[in-house]
Amino acid sequence: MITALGGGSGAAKFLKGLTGVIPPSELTVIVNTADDMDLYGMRVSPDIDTIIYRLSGSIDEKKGWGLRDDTFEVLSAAARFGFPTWFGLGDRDLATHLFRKAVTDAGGTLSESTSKIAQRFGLGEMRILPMSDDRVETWIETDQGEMHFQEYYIKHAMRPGVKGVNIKGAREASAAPLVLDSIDGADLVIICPSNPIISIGPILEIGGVMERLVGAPGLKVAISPLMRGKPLKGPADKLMRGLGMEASSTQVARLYADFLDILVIDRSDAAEAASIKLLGVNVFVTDTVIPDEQSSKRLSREILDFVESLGQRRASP
Ligand code: FO1
Repeated sequence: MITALGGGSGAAKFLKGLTGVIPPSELTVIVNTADDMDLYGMRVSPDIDTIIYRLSGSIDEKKGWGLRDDTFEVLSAAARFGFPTWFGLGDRDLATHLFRKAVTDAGGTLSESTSKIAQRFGLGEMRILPMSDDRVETWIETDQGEMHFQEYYIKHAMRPGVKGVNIKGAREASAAPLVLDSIDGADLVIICPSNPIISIGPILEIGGVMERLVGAPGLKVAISPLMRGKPLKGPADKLMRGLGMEASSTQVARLYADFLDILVIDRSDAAEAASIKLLGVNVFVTDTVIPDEQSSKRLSREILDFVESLGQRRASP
């Protein structure tokens, strides 16, 4: 059993390759829900949807989120009534949010709606778990005041200066069902190439997760989302610097060092291997740029081969 922790587009791209090299029934994904936001009376869960859309082949490849060929007629009509339209809610994407709302309005949980949505997108064999069924939200303290992450990321296009990050509700939130068991039962835990601050960070703050990762019997491997201090997409470097950290793979290793066995870094960061090993984290250097499914499969296969070469994991069937 492989258990992966991840957030939005970077995790989705990596997992698309991983599900091409292992049986989906072998995989559990624990997804960040701190990007979630209330919108038009619904609760949108961008990271869950991005993973489900990408793994089911339904994603808009150009944008990296939302559904392929979606339209935005409802959004433009909503503008007439003064609704905020900076969050690109597509017409077909809207159906996913309406269904999620129907499940929760009927007393269901985010875990239940996620499982049902995944099934309807043909992903019934694997497990996709929200990190928690409780409300958790990332807010960014900026030089223009505090704002929800989505507002910082989309409406303000990451322009405001970052002064702090508050992951509201994370400490009080309970792990969703099966989350802690999927860490204990994994013979390999993979931390996807997601933003360490606001995609992986919130998952690590959920009660019991960090302790289970430290004590987990399986090997713990992370893929750095940075190369030469930059993420392929998103605000990871801006947030890390805003928090007074250096934006580097070595800093990613520091953030995960309490539980991590191996950090996979890009060849462009090979010079950092020594400083990462000083943290007690082994290093695997390869090409971590995964622009397409083939490269993502290649990366997954290399990581599984490297792990097996350490004799720590039974060969995948
Ligand atoms: N990202 C954008 O940059 N602009 C958008 O308008 C946008 C809309 C959107 C709608 C649904 C959804 O599931 C994701 C959406 N995203 C959009 C991506 C989203 O902000 C990110 O995937 C995560 O929240 C960060 O990883």
